Amino acid sequence: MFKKVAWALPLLLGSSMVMAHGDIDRKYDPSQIHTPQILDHVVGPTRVITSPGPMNETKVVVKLLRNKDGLQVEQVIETPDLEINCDLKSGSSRMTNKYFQIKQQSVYEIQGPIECGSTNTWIFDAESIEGQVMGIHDLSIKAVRQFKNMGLIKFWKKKITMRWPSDGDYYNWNTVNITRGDHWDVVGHEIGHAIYAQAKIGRSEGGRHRIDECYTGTLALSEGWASFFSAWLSIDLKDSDAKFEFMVPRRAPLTIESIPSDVCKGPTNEWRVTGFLWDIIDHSYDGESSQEAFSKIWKITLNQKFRDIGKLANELTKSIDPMLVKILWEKNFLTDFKQ
Ligand SMILES: [Ca+2]
Ligand SMILES: [Ca+2]
Ligand SMILES: [Zn+2]
Repeated sequence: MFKKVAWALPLLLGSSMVMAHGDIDRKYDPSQIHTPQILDHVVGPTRVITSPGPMNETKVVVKLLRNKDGLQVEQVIETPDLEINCDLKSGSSRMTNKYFQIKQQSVYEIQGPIECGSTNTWIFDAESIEGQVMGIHDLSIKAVRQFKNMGLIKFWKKKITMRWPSDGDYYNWNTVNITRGDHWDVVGHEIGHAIYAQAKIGRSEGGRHRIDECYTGTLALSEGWASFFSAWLSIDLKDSDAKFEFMVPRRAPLTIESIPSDVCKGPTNEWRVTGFLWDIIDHSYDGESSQEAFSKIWKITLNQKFRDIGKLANELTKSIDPMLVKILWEKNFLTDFKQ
């Protein structure tokens, strides 16, 4: 439970692998990745700090500790719905509910020490086994809580299985497969595919996709939307340098406020779809001032099964100033907006 996991970056054996599988959604050959062996599905915090709580209140704060450029960065993450037993001085939560479950062979359970009447800070090393489970849990429960807070959870009828560690990062048959639970942007992208499918926002199409190339409008919408969802889950709307950290190492970090000029132009590129959708909701001023609520875009797009971002953008012009949509379109796709 306290073991550190040694990680080898998924090494690309040759470009044919990438061509066959695309940049983000891919399975790996077992020799390409290190998969930690999960011997025990009950995991606990790497470290615990107990301090007196205000008014003798029992609190649990969960933190992830990441290594970033040689510095340790602490991030407060979502607290699981814990069952607390004061006599046993322990708290636990099985990682399964109506909306998702996190498992490999069996469902994970998080268990840690609790002093009742105190503030218990559970600290997880992001790269450890327990930390990766918590990273996946953080994004999953955040998605549930956000949809609940907006009163928009009704679409989420099927329980999503989050499988970690798996043989790749991809979405398939209501299962989100993950190789690295600490790669927040990739995890959010794959959860995005599961949400997109249940909410029937657009059609789905598989196939090879390189983030800087053009393919079909349907594939670009489904991929671009999945990354947009990941951004919405994890990135501050006011961030003037919104970017993905781990997604597509050969191009990382992927900036979404400005898209590099060598990226294929037009609405059949996923990176540009993400940039367009993000500009609609973000609050950072970069030559556009659109600040629409995610919930508004959600309601317009739910169950619409759009074929491409052009169809989606046209639907938006019924509720959002068409001039604004046109400006955002041209800024991101560098092509004319056809209404
Ligand atoms: Ca904006
Ligand atoms: Ca913007
Ligand atoms: Zn994808």
